[in-house]
Parts: sequence; structure tokens; C-alpha cells
Amino acid sequence: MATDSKKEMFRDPEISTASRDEIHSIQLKNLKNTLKHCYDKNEFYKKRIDESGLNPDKITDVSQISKLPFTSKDDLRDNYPFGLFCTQLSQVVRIHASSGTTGNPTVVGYTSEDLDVWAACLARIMYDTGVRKEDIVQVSHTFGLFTGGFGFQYAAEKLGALVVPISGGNTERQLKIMADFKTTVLANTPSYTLYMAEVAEKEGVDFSKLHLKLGFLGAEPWTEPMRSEIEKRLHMKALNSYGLSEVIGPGVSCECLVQDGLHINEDHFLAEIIDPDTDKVLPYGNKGELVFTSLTKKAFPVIRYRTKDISFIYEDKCACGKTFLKMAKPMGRTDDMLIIKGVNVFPSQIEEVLMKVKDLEPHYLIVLTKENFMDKIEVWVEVSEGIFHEKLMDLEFFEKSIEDKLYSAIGLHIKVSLKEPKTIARSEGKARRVWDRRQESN
Ligand code: DLL
Repeated sequence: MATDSKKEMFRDPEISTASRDEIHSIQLKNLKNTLKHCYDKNEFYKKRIDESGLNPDKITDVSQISKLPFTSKDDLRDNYPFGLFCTQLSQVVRIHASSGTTGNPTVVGYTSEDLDVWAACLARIMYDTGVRKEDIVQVSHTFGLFTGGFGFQYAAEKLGALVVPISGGNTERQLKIMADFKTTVLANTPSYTLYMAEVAEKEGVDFSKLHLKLGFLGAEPWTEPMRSEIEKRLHMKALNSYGLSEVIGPGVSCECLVQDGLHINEDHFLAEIIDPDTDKVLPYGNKGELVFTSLTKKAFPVIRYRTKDISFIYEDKCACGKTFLKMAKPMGRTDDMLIIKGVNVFPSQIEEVLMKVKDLEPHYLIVLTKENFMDKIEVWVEVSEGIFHEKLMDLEFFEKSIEDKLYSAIGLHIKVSLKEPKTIARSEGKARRVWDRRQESN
């Protein structure tokens, strides 16, 4: 990764290192424009803004946005497919959508200007972590209605890198291309990245002999122990990249090389944290639900979109020089939270414990069932090669010791069931960590 003195169009260090006052004034200007645009172009938003009594022209501080109601996934579904678009459909050049398990998918649209903004957001992140036009970027996120593939494709192209749009799946081929093309940067989900490591070991591919330096990993929650495992096995630095289709896709926020919190692209996205139960805005540093307002999109702006992702936001004098607010890596989603016997549990808390135990593989599944009308939680987790064939007694002892660790971290008895290596389904995209079988049980 070489240095590049030429000023590129996505390079605007004067914004990402500006004073907080300057950032606020950029946000204020962009917020007013966005609200006016939504008001003029969309009946749904016009009604909402009228009802709130807020006059976009009279806003003097971005915090006044709290007068406006939230936009929820249900609002998007109720207006399926194009009801919340704020431009003519003829100006929309791209659609993405998020699947969702029930009901209509949520559909998002981009004008060609929006696509430029999106690419610039992510290109800036990549550039600031050292990615240059000499790099070879392998995009193993899927291409399609999911934003991961195209998001990284256009961003990496914008900074002039060579992009390999391989998409997800066919892991042996991924590894061959990684070796043959001398891939230096990987865009992927963390779970699929780990699977790549597993296949590489089976195929005799040695990552220390490949050229990977940096991975932008995201689209699902992951933990610090998982990061260490990925960095160790793939011989690269792994950065957490966050985004969601409703807000733009990847490029909303990402870690810098300091790897301590994700800088939010604040000139494009206004972040708030709210208490998901009371809907009240929380001061910086408090954990709650992330809410985003887009500040520069035209086809599909969102006002106070409730992400259901749990995090906290904070100011930090980051060693990288950026002054953008940071968000902590998302710990899970309000709708991921399991309530078992009155205890709130997030899959990521279970992962955190499992990943610190020696001789366990980073492949697990949380299985929920019902017994006598009571919820039962069990975690299946693979043990390392070799261990499984040791005496059964030892395995039982091992299971019990993990159950104790889970109990002391979470305060809940979670049954542990050790599984043979490579028996839990792998993902080539976002991993599914919970198998809810409660409807099947009594
Ligand atoms: O996952 C966009 C993306 C693509 C982000 C590639 C990063 C890399 P959706 O499919 O709409 O968009 O899913 C969005 O995924 O609300 C979070 O719950 C989760 N998510 C995304 N990034 C992270 C992350 C893309 N770094 C939903 N950590 C979000 C935890 C994440 N969860």
C-alpha cells in the first residue's frame, strides 16, 4: 500500500478532521436540505413533518430532529415497494433490498448521484486505512439485492484499486484467486472469512505466503476473540465495517487502523442513540438503539430510521486524526435479544465466552426449544480436531466447565453440547446463529 499525493474526489480530510462545530454546521445545512427535499417530494414525510410542527427552515440545531417521529421497518414495508422514494422513479438507477424473514422486503433506491455519494463514503474509509490504487480488492460479499457486493465494488473502483468481484461461495476458487491475483484487501463477512481459513487449512493454503493485509469485515455482529482468530489465521488486520441498506449499505461507519470504535461518516449520516423502550434520546456513552438520518441521499432519504442495532456513540480524540463520532461495534439487535427465564441474552455474549475457551472452534449454534412450556436454551459448539476423540468422560467434564463459564458471564444455565469438527453448517454470507425450534416443541 503506497502513499498517493494526488487529491482524489472522495478525499476530504478537511471534513473528517474538522472541529465538532464545523461538523455540526455541515450536518445542519445537510439536514435542512434533506428535510425540505422529503417535505416537497413525498406525501408520507410531508404529513409526518406537518404533524410534528417542525419547520425545516427554522431548525437551528440538529438536536431539534428529536421533534420528528421515527421511521421504522414497518413504515418501509407498509409503503412497499417505492412509496418512500423522494424522486421520480425515472431518476432512480439502482434498487437494493433486504430480505427479512416475514412480509415484504424493504426496498431502497439510489439516483446516480446517490451511488456516487455511497461510493465516496466507503472509498474515503478505505483510503484512510491505506488502501490505494495499487491494491487488489477481493469482494466476497454477495452481489445482488444485498448491498455488500456492489457497495465495495464501486468504492474500491472509485479509489482506483483493482477489484475482483468474486461474490460469495466456491471457497476453493476464492483461495485460488486470492493466491493467483495476489489479493491484498478482502471485503467479506467475518463468519465467511473464518470458513475461508478452515478450507485453506484443509487445502494446504498457507495465508502467511499470500498477500492479504487488510479485511473489511461486517454485515453481522462479531466479537473481539473472533477478530483475533481471523487476524491470526489469515495474517491480516481485520476492521469492522458497518452499514445497512436502509441508510445506504456498507460505508455508514467503519473502524480505522486504531481498531477502537467505528467512525461514523457524519457529514452523510446523523446518528442518535435512543432507549428502545421509552424512545427517549440518550446522551453520548449510553447503550441503546442506533437511529440514523441520512443527510445527503435523494432517492431514498431516511429520517430517524430505527435500526434495532444496539451500540453507543461517543466522542474520541482518535490517534488516526478523524474527529467523526465513533460508535461501538454493534452488540446485537433488539430483535436478536433472547429472553430466557427473564434473562436477556444476546448471541454475541455467548460467542464472547465460547471464543475464549481453548479447544473450541468458532462455529456454534444456539438452539431454542420448549420443555414443559418453559424455554430451553442450548448451545452446540464444535471442538477442535483431535479433542473429540478423547474419552467421553472428559468431554462431559469439558461441557460442564463451559456451562459454568457461561453461567458466570450471563447468569443463565445454558446447556452445552459439544459437536464433532465440521458438523455445524457454515455460512457463505451472513451467519445464522440461532435456531428457534420453540414452535415445534410442546
Ligand atoms: O449488511 C450492509 C453491509 C454490507 C455492512 C457489507 C457491512 C458490510 P443489510 O443487509 O441491510 O446491510 O443488514 C443490515 O446487518 O442493521 C446490522 O444488524 C447488521 N450489521 C451490518 N454490519 C454490522 C456490523 C448490510 N459490522 C444489518 N456488526 C444491520 C454488527 C452488523 N452487525
